[in-house]
Amino acid sequence: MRIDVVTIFPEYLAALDLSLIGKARRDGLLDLRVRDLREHATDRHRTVDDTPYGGGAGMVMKPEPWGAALSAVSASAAPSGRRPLLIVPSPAGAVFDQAMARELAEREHLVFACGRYEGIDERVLEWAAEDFEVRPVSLGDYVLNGGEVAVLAMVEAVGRLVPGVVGNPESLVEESHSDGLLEYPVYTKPASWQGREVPEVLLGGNHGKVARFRRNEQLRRTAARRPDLILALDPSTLNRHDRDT
Ligand code: 6GU
Repeated sequence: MRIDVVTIFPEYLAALDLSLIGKARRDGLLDLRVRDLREHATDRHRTVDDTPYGGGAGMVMKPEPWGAALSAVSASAAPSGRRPLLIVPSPAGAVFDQAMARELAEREHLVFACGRYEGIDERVLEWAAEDFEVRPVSLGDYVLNGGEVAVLAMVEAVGRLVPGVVGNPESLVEESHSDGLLEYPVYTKPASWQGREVPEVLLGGNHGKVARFRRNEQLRRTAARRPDLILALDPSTLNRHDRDT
């Protein structure tokens, strides 16, 4: 998978050299390129922002550096049938979730355009639609100072779904949100710690009972912490034992 990130703070993305995503890059599974928007500013001060038309607080990112940066990305894209997906991190976007992560993991080429200040001149997004599928995406209902931290989260969530990035693909199966429920609690040795015992059923080796215990914990946890997820469940994914929980 190819990923380009355009930002005025390339150093923010240094974390993508680490851990699983860093290894995937070194292994050639992820071709991740971080680009400095300022390299596409043409004046002496490398200006990328200006005051908003119509007035108001803050600054807006100028269209010209974005036009040049995105043209450079387009020019370096592999010739392919499908346009790259241009993701614009913004609290005004559609909310990112595991289903969107799965969808993005299927794409050949993702481009992230990190806005700062009050955002990017709207015409950039309209213009870019000729060469990209453009999608504003939000992490949730709160405000960050810019898209960089959101890109770290999205690249990690998407990258780990790319085949080969996570060594044991079974770890992707039983995790939070894979079945619309939160994950069950986990325990390791010692069996007794600070007077607290690991649930008896997990010590017994009865796989059926362990599976039932874990499923019950998933359902109880999700109902307690995220009742919105229970309401969104597809009833056909519930089994007859779930009704007793
Ligand atoms: Cl994707 N960007 C910014 N700037 N703020 C956010 C966000 C994204 N998601 C939540 N808040």
